[in-house]
Amino acid sequence: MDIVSTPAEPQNLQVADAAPPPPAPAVIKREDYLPPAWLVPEITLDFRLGLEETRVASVLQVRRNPAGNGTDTLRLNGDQIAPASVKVDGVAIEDWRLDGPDLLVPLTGEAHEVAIETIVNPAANSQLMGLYASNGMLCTQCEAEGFRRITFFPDRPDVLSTYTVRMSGPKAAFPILLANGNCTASGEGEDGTHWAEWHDPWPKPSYLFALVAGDLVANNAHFTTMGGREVELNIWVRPGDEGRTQHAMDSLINSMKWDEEAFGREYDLDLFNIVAVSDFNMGAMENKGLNVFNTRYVLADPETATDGDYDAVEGVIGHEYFHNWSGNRVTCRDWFQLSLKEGFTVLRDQLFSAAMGSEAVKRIEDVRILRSAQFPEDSGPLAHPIRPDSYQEISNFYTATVYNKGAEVIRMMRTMAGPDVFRKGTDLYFDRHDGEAATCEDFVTSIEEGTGLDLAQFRQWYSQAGTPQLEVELVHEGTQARLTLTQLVPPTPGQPTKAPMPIPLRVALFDRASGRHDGEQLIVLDKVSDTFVFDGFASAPVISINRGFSAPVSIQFERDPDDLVFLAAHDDDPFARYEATQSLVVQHLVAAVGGSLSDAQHRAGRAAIGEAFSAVLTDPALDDLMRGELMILPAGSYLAEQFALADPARIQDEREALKAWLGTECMAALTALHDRAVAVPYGRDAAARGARKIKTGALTFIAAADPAEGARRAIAQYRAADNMTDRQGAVMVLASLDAPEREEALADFRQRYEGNALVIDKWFSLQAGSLHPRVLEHIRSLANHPDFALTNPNRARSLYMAAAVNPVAFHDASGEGYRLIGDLIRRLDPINPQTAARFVPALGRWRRIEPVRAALMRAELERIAAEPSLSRDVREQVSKSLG
Ligand code: B3K
Ligand code: ZN
Repeated sequence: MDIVSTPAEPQNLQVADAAPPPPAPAVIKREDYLPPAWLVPEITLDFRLGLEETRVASVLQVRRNPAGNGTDTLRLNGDQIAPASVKVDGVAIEDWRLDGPDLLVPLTGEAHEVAIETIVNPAANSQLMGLYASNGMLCTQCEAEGFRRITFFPDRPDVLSTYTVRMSGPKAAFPILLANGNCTASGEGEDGTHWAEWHDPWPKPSYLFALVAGDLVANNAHFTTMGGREVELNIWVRPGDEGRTQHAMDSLINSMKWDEEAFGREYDLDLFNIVAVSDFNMGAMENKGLNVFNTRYVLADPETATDGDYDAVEGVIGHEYFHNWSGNRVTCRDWFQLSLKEGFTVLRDQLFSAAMGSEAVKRIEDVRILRSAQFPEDSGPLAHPIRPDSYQEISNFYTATVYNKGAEVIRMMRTMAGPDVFRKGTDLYFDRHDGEAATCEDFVTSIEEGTGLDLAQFRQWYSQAGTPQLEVELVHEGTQARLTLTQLVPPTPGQPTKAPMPIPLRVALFDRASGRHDGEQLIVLDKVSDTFVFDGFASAPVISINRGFSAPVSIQFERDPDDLVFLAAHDDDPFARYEATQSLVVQHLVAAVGGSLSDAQHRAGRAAIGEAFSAVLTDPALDDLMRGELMILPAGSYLAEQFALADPARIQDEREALKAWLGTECMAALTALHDRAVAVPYGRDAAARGARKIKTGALTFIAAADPAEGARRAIAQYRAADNMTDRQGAVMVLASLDAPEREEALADFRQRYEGNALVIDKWFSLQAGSLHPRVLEHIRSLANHPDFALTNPNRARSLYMAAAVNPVAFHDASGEGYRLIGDLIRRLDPINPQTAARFVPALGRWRRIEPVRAALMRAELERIAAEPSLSRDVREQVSKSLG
């Protein structure tokens, strides 16, 4: 989609229509990094704003980089823009030329002023990269390579500039004018226009540039930093939404305080603005002093946001705020270093959320995401190290691997150093690299020097993809327990063989009789195989291993169910307790799906699970948040990971059958739990939130065992609900049932929240995610619903991402689920390639699925690949998935 209109096109501009077919996308390699030839210490930008035409005049102060290659050509990146004029040192020049999308300007001296004008059409920018229109407002998204869609610039993160921005436009349409830094001047213009000037004193790369213009209102507050700086805080939303911003503001203030205490990081401007927009490709963006957020991570009140939504707002507000240091003050040298800022910032937001709520529950949630999203990525065709070696389209590398595994890798260093010593490492990193564009290597070196750890071998975690498989064997002889660990890092695309990696494991050995252990130890497996000997055990101990999930590995340990039941009851590490319960279920379901269980074994397996589950339901020592967590069965995607070739239907059937069996077995405890939770009034405290969690948790088991009773309780929960958590939970349960209550709840929900985009997104997701036998039919009809729009990423994802992760819909034996997602990718790609590409990995799993479905999935990928003009985003994902 062309976002450019140029009144007079220069002669040497290649017009899109006349251009030859694009060459195969170039592969960008990490090893090819070269420092920039020219630096841009300062830039001024002048925007004359209009929804359909915005004129951008930029003035770049450029100077040769002594570390560059000495070329006389200044390469300025562009993307679907054309220069309306180019001047060097105030004089219009004609000898510029275009090299593909880039503008090349010949320069002979040491330093010059380069002025360029471009014209863009924000309303036609459906990619939502660069400057675009959303509901009548203008906003920007520049990471990773969106700035080049606004103006020509060396659009790479190692070119840091001081930005001065002027913008002007009609005051009625754009009463609020915002950019990075501080507002230095503003005034009225002619014909109802006004203008503002902003200056950001902190040099930054172009991906952190931001501008917003629109009709917005602010929730305003203040924060005094530890150094005494008074910071004005604003959360800008559309008029009418301001009543739903207080949780975001509280989260921001808590983040600012926490970063001072936990990492010694203080905010560095007098103003911090957050703007919520409803058309946004991802969660949020950490632009310096002007974070732009997807509305779903800002707006929250009890009536429209679930407890999960509240947690997500807190986590994302924290994440973007923490980027001010891990990302903005210290940025990335190149995009291969993305995990430098993302992995570290995810770890920081995880620690923050843990500190704000339950550390144990947060850890379990983080591991659940890792296992259900990152492990499959690491074992599929798109596997890459947390620091990739090559890419075609960097937008495809904002992955669970770079983010979540990246966080786990840094967490391991923290575990090995201990939190206090680790802090010395991060202090050194921030001190040493403040104001720089750094690398992952710089980070590891700082941690190494700050903590005294030897991380030579640990660096393998940055370069090798694949989830290490860890085989565990425990032998008891005399008074000794001998633990033999063997690691295998599986081959991944481009990496057939792997070196062993250091795997830090927190372990404890329990005495079976007393139910206690003599202290936890940290052992590090740094060879392919090693044996660790523990003395002083008259009888065989029960081992608790990888406590707290100290290493992101997959443990292969065929365990006696009695040991797992023991740990589920006795382990004093809450994560390990959760893990024992999960392992019990995973072990049983894998064997059941694989068909290797006799009837007696099947019964015994279920009985062990039933015993542990029943203890979870009734144990008075558990808080309800933790109880609710322990009640969640392992995800289908994680179960599928346990098979070389998974049969998603069998996995789903066994999982559902177990759910129904547990519901029947524990019906009395479940209904008692539901009744108890129903009686707890709404509150934001942990006890009330825990009650809501077990309320819907219990309901899912009750409904699986007795659909009529489930429907009766669910509709009662729905009707009585005074908050979205209960309401959504009830609709979620009803959506999977073939009961009259289903229609009542869905119709009421839609009508009640008409016009509230975020809640209507839920209405789409709840139906597309249901286990209803006619779910595909429902999805097809929802795609034609008047409220559905492919152009809004939240809405597109609400229907189709829910479908893609729903095994019943996606893996329907007919292949219609695959066709649905394949068709979506082909239709969405010309509109929004970044969002379209996000759906490819679901189909890309075909090699790990049973052959009949695998053929259907592959056929869909081939249909996409046959499209003549795919975006670079989708092309890369599809070609890698076909392999
Ligand atoms: N840094 C941004 C992500 C930008 C994604 C661009 N495709 C949000 C974040 O991780 O905080
Ligand atoms: Zn981030």
